[in-house]
Amino acid sequence: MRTAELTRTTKETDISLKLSLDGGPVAVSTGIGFFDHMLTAFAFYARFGLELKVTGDLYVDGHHTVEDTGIVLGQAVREALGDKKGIRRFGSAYVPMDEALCFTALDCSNRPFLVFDAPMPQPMIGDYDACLTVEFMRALAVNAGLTLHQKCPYGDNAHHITEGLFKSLGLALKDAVKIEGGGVVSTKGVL
Ligand SMILES: [Mn+2]
Repeated sequence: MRTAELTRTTKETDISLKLSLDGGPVAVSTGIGFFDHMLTAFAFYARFGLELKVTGDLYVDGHHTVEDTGIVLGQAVREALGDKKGIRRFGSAYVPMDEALCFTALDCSNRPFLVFDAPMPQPMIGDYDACLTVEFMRALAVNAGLTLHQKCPYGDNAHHITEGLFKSLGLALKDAVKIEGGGVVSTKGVL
């Protein structure tokens, strides 16, 4: 089983996370309702098991909670992937959500890079700052070793746009981590 179990405690956040790339229970509690909604959707569409408990300094704002969750989730993805032997490596997905269209393309390359191009027409989604999505994606890409591109060419509602981004991330990662057999998918022989 490709799993990882991590805990991380700083003066800003306290995080415990259990990840399985091959499915399992999903239970997410971050203290930010909309962020729970997004991470649950991500895990569902990725078909991952994800048990996550975050206690963050929400009296400041959601920034540390969201970014640190991205860091730990990224570390867990990297650890669970191991030597990446036999994985498909690349994944991409379009997700339409009402008026919004979102796209994710990613490579489990060990060459961390984020390209993020999505409008956030409303600054807040419940008690979630819409500007935090790019922070989460950057932390995830850097710590998981992903080349991650996300784009929303059009959309009017920040809830729909953000949800489309998280769902397309899940769908793309589901395909990318799929084991197709054979060795490491790289002309260099190593990722
Ligand atoms: Mn929703």
